[in-house]
Amino acid sequence: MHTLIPAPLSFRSESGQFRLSAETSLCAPDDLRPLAERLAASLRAAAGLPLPLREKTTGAICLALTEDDSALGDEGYRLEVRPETVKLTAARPAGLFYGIQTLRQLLPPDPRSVPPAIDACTLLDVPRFPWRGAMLDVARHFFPVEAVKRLIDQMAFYKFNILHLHLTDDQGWRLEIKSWPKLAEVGGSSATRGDPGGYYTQEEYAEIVRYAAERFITIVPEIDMPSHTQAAIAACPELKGISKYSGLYTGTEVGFCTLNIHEEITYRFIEDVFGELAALTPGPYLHIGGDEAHSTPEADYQNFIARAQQIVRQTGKQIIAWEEAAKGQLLPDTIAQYWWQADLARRAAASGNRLIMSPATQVYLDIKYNASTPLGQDWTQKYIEVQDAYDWDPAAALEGVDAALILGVEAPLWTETIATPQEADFMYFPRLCAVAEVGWTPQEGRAWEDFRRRLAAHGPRLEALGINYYRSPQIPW
Ligand code: NGO
Repeated sequence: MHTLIPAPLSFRSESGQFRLSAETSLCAPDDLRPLAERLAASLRAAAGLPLPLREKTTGAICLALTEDDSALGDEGYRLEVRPETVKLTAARPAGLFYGIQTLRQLLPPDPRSVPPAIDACTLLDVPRFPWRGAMLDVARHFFPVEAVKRLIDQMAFYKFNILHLHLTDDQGWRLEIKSWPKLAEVGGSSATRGDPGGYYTQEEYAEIVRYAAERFITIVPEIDMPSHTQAAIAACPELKGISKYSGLYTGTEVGFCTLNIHEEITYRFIEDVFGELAALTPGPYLHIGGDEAHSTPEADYQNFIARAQQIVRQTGKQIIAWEEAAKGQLLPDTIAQYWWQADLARRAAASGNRLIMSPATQVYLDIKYNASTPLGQDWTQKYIEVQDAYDWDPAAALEGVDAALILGVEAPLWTETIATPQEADFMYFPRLCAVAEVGWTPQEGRAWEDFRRRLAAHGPRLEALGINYYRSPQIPW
């Protein structure tokens, strides 16, 4: 029985083992060698072996791209582990990358303690959803580039392909905008509880995007509007934003401020900010927020969402917004992100807009595991243990919504109470492992009892990766 997370589409045990040694090599056709070299690094680390790239195929792990295997799609792969050789094939590089992650998980957690070997097996593996995401709120607390890269590595190991960065909020503005320098200089200086602020220069942001892309993860940047904008309003008084508070904000209330819907400068601001953001972001999506605009009159909110979409759509990017945006008219290709108000998510679906599923009762990873979790929040009045994050179906969670409109799943980590990578680890893991499987594995291929067993085997893997995970009593570690 394998212990892979996420569980593959199909897996068959075969007889024998592929034993790795200092003689084991990698092989790939000439045109694939640069990619193979890049993919090799993590496999070398997992095996604790040099795994040089060579011509020979016996005793080797061989990578190949095939054009005529339509079952594989953009992200699927086939893996055949036999005593003499390992064959990994995919239709696209992403599939090879995921096959490598599977190989890493088939190796022992610590290859130094045992001679590394992989039990022979045959896999065909294709993800259920194209959207398998996590979100990090870097606005309530700032997380430096190194911390984001570390999260990207953790996500890659579990076959995630989207990292949504919540870049702005009341407590901080985290991205340099050259046409509005005060946003980052002033708006970036604060954080929740008066903790240290910070922001990414455009070069640093581009570095995160590049690092993620090398791991087949798309960065989805969010600039939250028209509420959740206190940092911008405080940094740029010329915006004439409207707020209950003046100056920088370090509390945790929501919905107390709004961009000024009736001032033209607001729309120049949006054009400038999203223009720079689009130029820095090779991925196809920009997130415009839209949540909890409690200080924006309803009609103004609707006008704002309509106009903001027009402006942002000019960048050529596809728009994502929280479910509240469905109170107004969504562009046909705007994607709504469901988090709390099912009626609004249904409204988006009724007009044919696609949905990302982030239900706060299942995958808000800032919600506590139980009453004694030292970090996190409990406003949902329902704790999220590992089983809660695992035992649900994104395609069935919103009754009456056509399953074809469900793009996938995304687990947000809001950071009002979370300030360090170690604290983030504790809230993400092991629930992020559960979300990985929700996004990747077909519903009929998933079962909690089997997942518990496999997750227990990941304890030593999470430790080897240096992840400070929550030892949930639900898991037989
Ligand atoms: C809500 C709110 C966020 C909070 C989060 C805390 C959304 C989309 N808006 O989710 O500002 O940080 O809850 O769980």
